[in-house]
Amino acid sequence: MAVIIEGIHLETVRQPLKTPFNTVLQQVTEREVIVVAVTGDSRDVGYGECVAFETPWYNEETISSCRFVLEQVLMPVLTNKTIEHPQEVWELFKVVKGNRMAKAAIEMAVWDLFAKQQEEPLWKFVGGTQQSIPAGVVVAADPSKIKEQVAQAAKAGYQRIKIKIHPDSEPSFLKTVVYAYPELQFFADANGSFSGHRLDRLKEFDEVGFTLIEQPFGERQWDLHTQAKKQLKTKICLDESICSVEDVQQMIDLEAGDIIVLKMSRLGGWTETLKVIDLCKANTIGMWVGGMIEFGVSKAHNLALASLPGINYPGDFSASAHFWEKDIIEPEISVENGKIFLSERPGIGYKVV
Ligand code: OSB
Ligand code: MG
Repeated sequence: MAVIIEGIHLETVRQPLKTPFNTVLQQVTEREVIVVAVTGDSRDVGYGECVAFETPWYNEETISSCRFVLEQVLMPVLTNKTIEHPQEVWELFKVVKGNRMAKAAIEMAVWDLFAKQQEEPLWKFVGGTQQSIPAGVVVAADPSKIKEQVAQAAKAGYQRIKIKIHPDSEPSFLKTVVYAYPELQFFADANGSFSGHRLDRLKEFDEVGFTLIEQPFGERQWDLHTQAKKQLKTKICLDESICSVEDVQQMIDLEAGDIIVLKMSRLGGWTETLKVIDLCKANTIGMWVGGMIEFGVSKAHNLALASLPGINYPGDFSASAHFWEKDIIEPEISVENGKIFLSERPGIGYKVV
């Protein structure tokens, strides 16, 4: 099946978050993303969402750099091209260095377009098998609000709660929170904040009872992650460090982590992510799907990703209503009995409004 890419259209979406999202690096109170719509010669429209932030606090890309690269570089490369399979987009984009978030936004739209053309849900098109995805939420609040937010999340049925931590967090306090909910899984995400500290401080978090600690050190501090993996019983998981298949290989070679967070935006889209999954499976590396405080288009792609065999930890999957007054998809994403059910409709399975 061949598709001619007839048009690519960008739309900016901007909305305040219901509650500010605090990380050590940035407080996010408002979110701007670019929704990418790719039209094929069949008139089907595939959607992607560019989830770079306004400033380069998470990685180097920004929503402005992505808009520039999309409009001036990537859209001209793809427009009027005939594509036999969405994997070809990654090849076509190889003439452009880096800029993986910008690439991912278009590439993912083309995968949606192909799934729609085949009249198949995206999750089935990519080989997914699981139709209900465990829901997980992130608590990114001041210490004074952690207990309250965890209680709310537990009440809403979330099975996994991720707490943002940093060297000034209090392990003994966190332990009381974790031990109050023996039926739930708790992850910790440090966003690289232990980078200026010694391993000793991180070790004090080993008794909290977290399933894993995500990105304790800087994205290129492989050696510190290797030491952490050796010296802690809590599993070490990498997020910001993993930008390519090569980075995963590096983590494996250096024994610098047990688990990775899959983010298609950071990796450059579906094609690279599917390669990463194969490599992780071959090396028994754990995997889960991470969030970017995104809207429903990105979330729908992520849900399809989480449906794949081998994704063995619950991801950042909260309901649309967790961050947004109104999401950009219909129906909105909802959590029922701790799970999100995937649609049988073609492509991402949601209408973009
Ligand atoms: O480090 O996982 C992260 C959000 C924005 C940028 C980085 C991260 C996050 C999250 C996920 O923690 C939040 C979510 O979308 O559920
Ligand atoms: Mg993270």
